[in-house]
Amino acid sequence: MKTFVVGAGSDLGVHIDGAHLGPVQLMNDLKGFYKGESTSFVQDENIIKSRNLSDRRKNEYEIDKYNTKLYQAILEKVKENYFPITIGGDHSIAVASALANAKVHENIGIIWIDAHTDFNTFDTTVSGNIHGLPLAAITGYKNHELRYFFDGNTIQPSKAVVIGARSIDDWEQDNIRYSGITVFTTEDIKQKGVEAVVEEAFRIAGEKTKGIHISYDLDVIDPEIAPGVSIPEFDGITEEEAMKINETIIKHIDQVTSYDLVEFNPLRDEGRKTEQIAINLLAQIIRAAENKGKFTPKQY
Ligand SMILES: [Mn+2]
Repeated sequence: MKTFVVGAGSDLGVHIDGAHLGPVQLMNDLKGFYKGESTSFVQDENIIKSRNLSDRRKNEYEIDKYNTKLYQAILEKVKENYFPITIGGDHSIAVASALANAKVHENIGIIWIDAHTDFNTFDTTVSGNIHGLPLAAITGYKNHELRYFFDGNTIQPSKAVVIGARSIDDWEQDNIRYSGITVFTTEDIKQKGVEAVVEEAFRIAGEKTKGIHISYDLDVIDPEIAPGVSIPEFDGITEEEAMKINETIIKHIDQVTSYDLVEFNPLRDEGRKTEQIAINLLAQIIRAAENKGKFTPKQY
């Protein structure tokens, strides 16, 4: 399939700086490897970013403006039958990438790989960081302010699955119960094994849907292994498990319509550890997306 790499360099969704630099660095690393089409959206440097912890709607207007542009760009490419790979940026950019795919493919599922469930609303958020709200916005649970640009059907909560969560706020937990999305915690991964959990996620997100959007947040990995993220959480998954998730996704690539890799923060990385993992994940997924739908001749 034709692939389209989109750099979504925004960190307006989090009070910590640096995630806006992630895509530039990763796309530069991929230069020798990736020969397909790409584009980049850098956040307006004239924005005076709100980092005020008491601000409950930090950079809401600016994020909406940024995501409107990102949404339009991805939408055009999906209509032209491209497989978009969106590199964040903080996780708020996924409202644009997930909904662009939902608009064109209609009735898709979503698998959200993340230490957090990103299921807050403006009423329940403790930090006021909008990167903690996107999955609720994408699945139509309140947060309509974050999808003014979208006129399609949001993704059904029954087709939304989170993998690797271990940091869920109390009020956010109530949102999750009301919505009916499925959450597999890090503990579930330990008990059932990572492959079984991802297979189960594909079963849920793929049931009677026309495709699945993948949104992979690097903070799902343990910060000892991948420290280059804005909001690290202890007791994360191993590098082997992180790669196994990707390999299981690739096994199901025929169902996958689109992929995000988000939250790489080069300012927080140590010895380029996180960067290397991000590159490995991207290289695998790009190769798989390029080969998607290709006829494999039988061996005689
Ligand atoms: Mn996230």
